[in-house]
Amino acid sequence: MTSRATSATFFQILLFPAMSTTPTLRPVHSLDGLWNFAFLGEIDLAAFTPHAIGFPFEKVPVPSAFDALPAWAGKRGAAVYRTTFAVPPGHPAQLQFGAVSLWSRVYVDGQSLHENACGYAPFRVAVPPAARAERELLVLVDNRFDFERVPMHEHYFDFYQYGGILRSVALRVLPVAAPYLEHVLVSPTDHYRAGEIELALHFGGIKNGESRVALAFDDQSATSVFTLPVADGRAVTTVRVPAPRLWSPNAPALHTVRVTLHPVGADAAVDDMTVRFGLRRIEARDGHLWLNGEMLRLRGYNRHEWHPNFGPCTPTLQMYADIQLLQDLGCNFVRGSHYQQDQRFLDLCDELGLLVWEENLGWGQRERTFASEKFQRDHRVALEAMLLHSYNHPSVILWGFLNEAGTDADYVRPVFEESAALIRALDPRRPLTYASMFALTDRHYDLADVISLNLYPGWYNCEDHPRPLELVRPHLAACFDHIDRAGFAAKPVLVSEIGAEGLYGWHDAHHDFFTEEYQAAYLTEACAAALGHPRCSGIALWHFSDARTYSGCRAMRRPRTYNNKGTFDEYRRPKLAAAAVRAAFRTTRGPAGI
Ligand code: ADA
Repeated sequence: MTSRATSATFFQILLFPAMSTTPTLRPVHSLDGLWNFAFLGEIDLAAFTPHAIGFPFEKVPVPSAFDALPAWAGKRGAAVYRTTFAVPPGHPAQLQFGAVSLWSRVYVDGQSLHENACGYAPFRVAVPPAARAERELLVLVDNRFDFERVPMHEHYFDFYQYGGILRSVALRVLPVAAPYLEHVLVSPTDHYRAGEIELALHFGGIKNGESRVALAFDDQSATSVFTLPVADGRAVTTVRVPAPRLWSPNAPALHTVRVTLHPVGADAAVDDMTVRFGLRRIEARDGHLWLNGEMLRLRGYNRHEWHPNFGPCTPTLQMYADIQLLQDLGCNFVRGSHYQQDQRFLDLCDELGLLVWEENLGWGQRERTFASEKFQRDHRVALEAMLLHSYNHPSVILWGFLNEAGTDADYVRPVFEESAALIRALDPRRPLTYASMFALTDRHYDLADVISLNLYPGWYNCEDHPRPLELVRPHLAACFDHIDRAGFAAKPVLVSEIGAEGLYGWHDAHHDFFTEEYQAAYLTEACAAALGHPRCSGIALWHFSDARTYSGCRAMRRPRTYNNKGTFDEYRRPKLAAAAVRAAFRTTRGPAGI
């Protein structure tokens, strides 16, 4: 198959290249397109060998969720995707996968090179050099739940988990026997207004010693080559962006930096990488969130990356349309529930000025999961990958993990402590949070910079109350008071989920549960109770659009096998809630108008 060369950026593959005019030494080639595919069903993975494939292949597009396609809808089992790619003989290379779900093993020329067990996390695979150019890539995927193999994915999550190569695949050819750039991470410093950034370079092919680099900002000419010490494969320097412009939701200005790597003792560059970033500062202090020194009040939604026709492989145009819908409602914020985001979506949020909470895959994992060493390892790997791949997006203002874990108990503590420490070590400049379902009994608020509460008063557990809507306001107030009385008055508080089901087109004079009317009244009340409270830094409504969830008997809790709490239905048709939320959000801007 043919591949498409793009600019040097390895993260922002699809949208951003159009902006860069500088020729690049190490282009990224997209491997997206039609691949060979075969559904294998319930095979024994231990007996699988790529050499012995004797079945006919079909063609399917990559990215794709095979079980979102009519031929394999709802099926669980193993499948293989196969293609070829070209690398100049003798060169090592890297493959980057945006997401492969649930579990995958990557083979190049029949050799098993990598296994991945988090279906939403990006990962890279080192491809060793070979004497011939054409290489065969085979990806074995499996969407069966298996606690031993994929403990991050449980069958009881309230969203449908699909199988396949869900996001883009890219190839980067590396230099022969020379250091190369693995990551370029940009952090605006306290002097971000003057354009000061800290640049962290992560290298492959060199552990300790020196690196010689040149920088070019915004497609301007490069600085002269300068030397940086490398310790443990990393070099850090502080530099200034010429002609700096701040990034904010109202004016989302972006900059680029191209880093060129020159080996010691040689003039010609061997590697380069271009990344895009924004100059902004996000802080959690004095009980509030602050963006560029202005107090923030977040108004937004939880959003699943999902559409009935494509499953989790949403087209860029749909992502763009979703952001338009969100911004039209007056939103400045989206929570990427409950997993790592597609880089295209984050690119769009950078461009369009939508603030993002990105979180590691998690949904109510239980005690036996927290005790699993495989889970602990997979969770760590996926969390680190999320940070490294999304680091440069200015739209991402919060890192999150482990939605609705058992945070009223202590068994979660070791994984929560380790996750918080990992985030702070990699990125001390962004606040971290987790969505708690135990507002009044949570035992781990000390670990979060921002306290986030999933609250459903007036929807769940209100069987004995004749007028459930009346529960919303007092419950939120009680939760906010509790946070302060528990000693966390200095931490900002978010309502990270709140919502009620409204079936699209279902109206009746009772305005009862499941009507669009009850849902609209509920969200109006929720917005007023949250945004009208001085301790609340924002709200993320549950949720943007209806999305497929439990099948079989579990669907007794979810009419149509959908989570119907969307303000839009699955085709983005507005329910009555849309006008209600627009009215609420458009009157509650923060002091800085954001
Ligand atoms: C939880 C969970 C969501 C969704 C929601 C609901 O808060 O985090 O994913 O399941 O409840 O609709 O009940």
